[in-house]
Amino acid sequence: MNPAQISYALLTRFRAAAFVVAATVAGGIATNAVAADNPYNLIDPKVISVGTMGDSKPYTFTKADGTFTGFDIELFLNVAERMGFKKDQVVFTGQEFSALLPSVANERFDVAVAAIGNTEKRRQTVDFSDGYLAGYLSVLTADAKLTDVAALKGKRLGVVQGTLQEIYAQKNFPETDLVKFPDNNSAVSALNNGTVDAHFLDYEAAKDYTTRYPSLKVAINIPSFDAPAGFVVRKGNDALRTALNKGLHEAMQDGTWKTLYEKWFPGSPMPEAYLPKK
Ligand code: SNW
Repeated sequence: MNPAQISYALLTRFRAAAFVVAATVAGGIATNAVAADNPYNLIDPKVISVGTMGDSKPYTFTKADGTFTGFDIELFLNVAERMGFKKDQVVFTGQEFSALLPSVANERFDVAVAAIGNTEKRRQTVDFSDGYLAGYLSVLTADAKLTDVAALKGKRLGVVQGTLQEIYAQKNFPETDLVKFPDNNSAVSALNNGTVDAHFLDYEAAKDYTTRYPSLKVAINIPSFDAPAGFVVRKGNDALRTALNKGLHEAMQDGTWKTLYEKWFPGSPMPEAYLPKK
């Protein structure tokens, strides 16, 4: 090799090395760019995909045109907007309650929103935002004699599969015949045609059914304040959870939460916990 050949060989090697460095940098930049475009680790970075329920009025339900609304839906849309997601960038999909948490864990949805109570058991498979609602598990019935837990003995009680009501009834109503339903509407149909004696669901949803079916009454209320409802996210998606918490606290602090509570739960006592702090 003459000196010219040597320097050409070195140059080639240098170029090859330089190319590798450039490629590595470009790769690094590309990776960072993806993270920066998808800070909340969404399935599709441009939309938040939300699993919810069609028959849990006034928390979440479908309108005649098929779109979702209710307290939880409007609160979530408000929080999402604070994170920079317009209404058309939040896609709601109705599911049976029992499918919601697994669907978040399996990356079918980014979030589940449906008055979902935060419990230690559920935290084994998903994470929760901070709480935004705490209330009662309620027994809905047309039976005037069904006024306390003791009267549930020997009765047929509907529960929606996977709910805290199902777990509570299994544990605390051993002499009650539990009848499992996929959703509230089918349970209330069974109640109205006498297949079950009562249905066990969230207080505000029970109250709403009494306005639609005047023979039904909210007969028993069991506090569930130790399991406040939160937005459900995939385990470890702390970026999304933290952003939801920030938006949630802003919505509480500026009175949005209170406005939505009064709109969707008129006549219900106003809880202190989520009102603006001085
Ligand atoms: O634990 C309560 C909470 O205190 C508040 O009253 C809202 O409802 C709850 O979160 C319980 N909700 C049930 C659950 O998490 C049923 C949810 C549903 O039917 N969509 O299993």
